[in-house]
Amino acid sequence: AEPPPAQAVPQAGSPDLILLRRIGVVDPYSLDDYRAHNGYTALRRAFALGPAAVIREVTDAGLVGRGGAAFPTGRKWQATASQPDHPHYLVCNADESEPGTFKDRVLMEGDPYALIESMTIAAYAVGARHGYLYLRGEYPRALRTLEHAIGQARARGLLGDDILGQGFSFDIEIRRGAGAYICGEETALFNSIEGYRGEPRSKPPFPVEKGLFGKPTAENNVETLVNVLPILTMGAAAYAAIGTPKSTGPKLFCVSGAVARPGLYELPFGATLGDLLGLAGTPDNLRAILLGGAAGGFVRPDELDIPLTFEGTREAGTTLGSGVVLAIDDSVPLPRLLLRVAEFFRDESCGQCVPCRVGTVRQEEALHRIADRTGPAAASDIALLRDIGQAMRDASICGLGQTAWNAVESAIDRLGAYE
Ligand code: L3W
Ligand code: SF4
Repeated sequence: AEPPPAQAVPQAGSPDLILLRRIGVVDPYSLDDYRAHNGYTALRRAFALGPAAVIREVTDAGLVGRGGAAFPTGRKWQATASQPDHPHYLVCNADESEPGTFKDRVLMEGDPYALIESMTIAAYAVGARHGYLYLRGEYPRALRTLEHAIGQARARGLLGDDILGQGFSFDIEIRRGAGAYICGEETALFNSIEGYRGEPRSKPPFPVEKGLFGKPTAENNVETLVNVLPILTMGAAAYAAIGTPKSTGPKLFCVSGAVARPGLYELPFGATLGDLLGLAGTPDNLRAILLGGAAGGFVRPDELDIPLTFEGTREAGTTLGSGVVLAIDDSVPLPRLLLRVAEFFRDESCGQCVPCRVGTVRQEEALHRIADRTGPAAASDIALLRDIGQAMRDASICGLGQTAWNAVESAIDRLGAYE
């Protein structure tokens, strides 16, 4: 028997939830149960509206990507839908690999039909008949729930030809990753599906124009896609009223580390870091909070008034990223933690471009040297780290190299990690 995913959701069953409201409540292996909990009402509304109006709703709702980059989803869909080249593809990025991130996993294990319904709506909007769901290889339980749900949806006319008798045909193929963080980068993911090495492509051209198999492709993160359901059921205006004007809707936060109640939390954008940690319960000896995972940055315990929005974290000189909130108490040796982060990037660099391939190695070496020394002896290595970090940020091809120095830089500048 599989333990219920509700264990991962401390707020499970709360009537205030939007994205997580079915987690731990519905049986993920029952399409009937999903339907009994409002399932497939959004798809019916989408069919009644037509593709252009669905894109308008998503645009008016202000939905932006939840993988970390916050690109407007409506603009991505519109750009894909309007391409003259065919076929168009829809790709769901479920290669969730950012250290500390587990939101997409909980959604897929606990409410798989929500993702299938969302992908069907997205495909309808952008004019795709074929969808790929690129699933992190280390998620065997999500694979089981999704394979079962896709099979049931097909058997009941909710995937395949002429869905709900509306003349729209769409199906989903699952592809599994093989353990590489870089395959979560959208173009490395395309290469992986196409059978090539998982190496990012240079952008532009953006995927909306030349994506999977060189064809127009809308690629969205799992959490981004499931937001389309409340947008269509409650309407764009009601959805946009949640959160802040620049970060609309609900947001999932993956809370782990030194907290009493770790797990996946849902709050409207605009709640503060302190609000969230208040729910999760922090210890008295809190030393730092890592926002956004390994690609993100550290903040101090006296910065808990940072609003959890894309604009609020940017103004505070940090990032929301994919929603990682990792609490660290003073029992954790920061130099060791930073070495672990550096090791991760050195391991996961695909090696294609010099700044990242060499920079991630040099960064780790410098951190090793600093860990063995103190005071002025470390100063020259810290200066070297800044040079390497800037080169990686400016000259790397993709987000991995561009963000590989973020956490270390913030630990030095915000936490005084080596003072
Ligand atoms: C059309 C344009 N499309 C940009 C599209 C682009 C992509 C999206 C964002 O992610 C984040 C980082 C970390 N016409 C366009 C356009 N697009 N301009 O918009 O693009 P971009 O390049 O800003 O970012 P990205 O490389 O897709 C970077 C986060 O990723 N990260 C890790 C995330 C991990 C997870 C997870 O494990 N689940 O999400 C690491 O860096 O926050 O901000 O679709 O094509 N003119
Ligand atoms: Fe590969 Fe790093 Fe260059 Fe990205 S930045 S393409 S991961 S070497």
